[in-house]
Amino acid sequence: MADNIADNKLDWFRNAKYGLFIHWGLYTIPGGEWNGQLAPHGTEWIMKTMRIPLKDYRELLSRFDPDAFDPYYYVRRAKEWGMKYIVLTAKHHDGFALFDTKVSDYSVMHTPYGRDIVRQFSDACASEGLTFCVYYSQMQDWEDPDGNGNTWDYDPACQDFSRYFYGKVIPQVRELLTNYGKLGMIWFDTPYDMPVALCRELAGTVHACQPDCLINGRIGYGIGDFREAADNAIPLLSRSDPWESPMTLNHTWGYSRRDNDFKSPRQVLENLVRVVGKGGNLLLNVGPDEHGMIPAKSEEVLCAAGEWLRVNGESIYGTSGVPDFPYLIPWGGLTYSSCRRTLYLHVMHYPSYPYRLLLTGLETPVTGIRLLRSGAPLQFMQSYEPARDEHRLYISLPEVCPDTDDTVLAVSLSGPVSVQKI
Ligand code: FHN
Repeated sequence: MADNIADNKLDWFRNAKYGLFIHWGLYTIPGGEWNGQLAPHGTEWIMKTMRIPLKDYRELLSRFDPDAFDPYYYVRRAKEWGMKYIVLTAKHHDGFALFDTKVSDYSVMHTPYGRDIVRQFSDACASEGLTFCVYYSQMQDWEDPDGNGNTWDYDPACQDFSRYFYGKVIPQVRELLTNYGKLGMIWFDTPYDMPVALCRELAGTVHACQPDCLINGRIGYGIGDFREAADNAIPLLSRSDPWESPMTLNHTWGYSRRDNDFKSPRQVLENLVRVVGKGGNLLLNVGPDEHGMIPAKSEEVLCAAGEWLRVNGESIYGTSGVPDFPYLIPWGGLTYSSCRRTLYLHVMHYPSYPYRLLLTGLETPVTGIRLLRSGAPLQFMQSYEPARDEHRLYISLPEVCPDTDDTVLAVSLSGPVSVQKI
């Protein structure tokens, strides 16, 4: 696997490693509760799972007024947290647009707030140097009579998907790609059984407007520029093609009044290391509240993970996937930089006495090992036992754990990493 330094339009994506997903829409206002009832899952799905009539759901338009929203706050925070791109839900499945669209009145412009949120993010990203991307639900639209998904207000037998596709999807995607400067990516979702010809036409529209704009895998049929993993899922094996894992911080994408079960900073780092070590990007979500604020708990976790990245970023950025090792690694995970010829050992479960760590299967001779945080050299012993056909690397660690979330050891190699196949 080569390091992520190639000269094509995927460069920025391969190098980014970590991005911020923002799920924000009308569903933010109920926050998972409707008339005293809790949404069964996914607060952003509340309209569908609770079969809320469109005429009632539409009333949320009059309550959409995020009085504390500051796009620069998000963008600066994302940078502090070590994220390199932002993906904002320009239109989610409920059909509500966070941008000024001429093809529908179901948008932020028809709320008391009345300002284009996509524009504010794109401006803030451009001035702060962060890559801006938009999410667009191309198949599901529960407001449009011809969009997919709303079977309680509309009779599916009378729906004409191509009317929705040509009347709303294509024009809105053109608006997004022509009115908001350069987009890093358009993030499609839930293609379901959308005809492949339409998916191709959609990709063609994107590329006609912005040839360098990436399209994620959920446009369907492998047409996208990279593979999108399932939600909250990390592949078992390393992949050399570009891919991304979208992940929640709690158990829902949209804001929830109830769900306070957030991942810890350590869990975030564990996922980041696993994803990056397998060659992917982690796209981690926040769901702003009705005031346009990032929930305090999300901030707390992301700040702590960001602090770790400020010290240990070398082990994440500029790395590529690690070839698969023969055994599960009980103490943590690995990342690898081929241009630095360095393997990074992420020790998340620190060994007790005698404070010794074992990595099995590394064939490349090691020239030195240091603690990434301090640069302090560590003692090690590398051996090969022919009778057992086993490569072992033992490393002696300090008695006091330097970082309880993730202590990184930088292992310098004499050549490209080579791993034993068993
Ligand atoms: O249905 C959506 C869901 O609400 C959310 O947007 C996620 C993010 O990956 N995508 C869909 C489910 O896979």
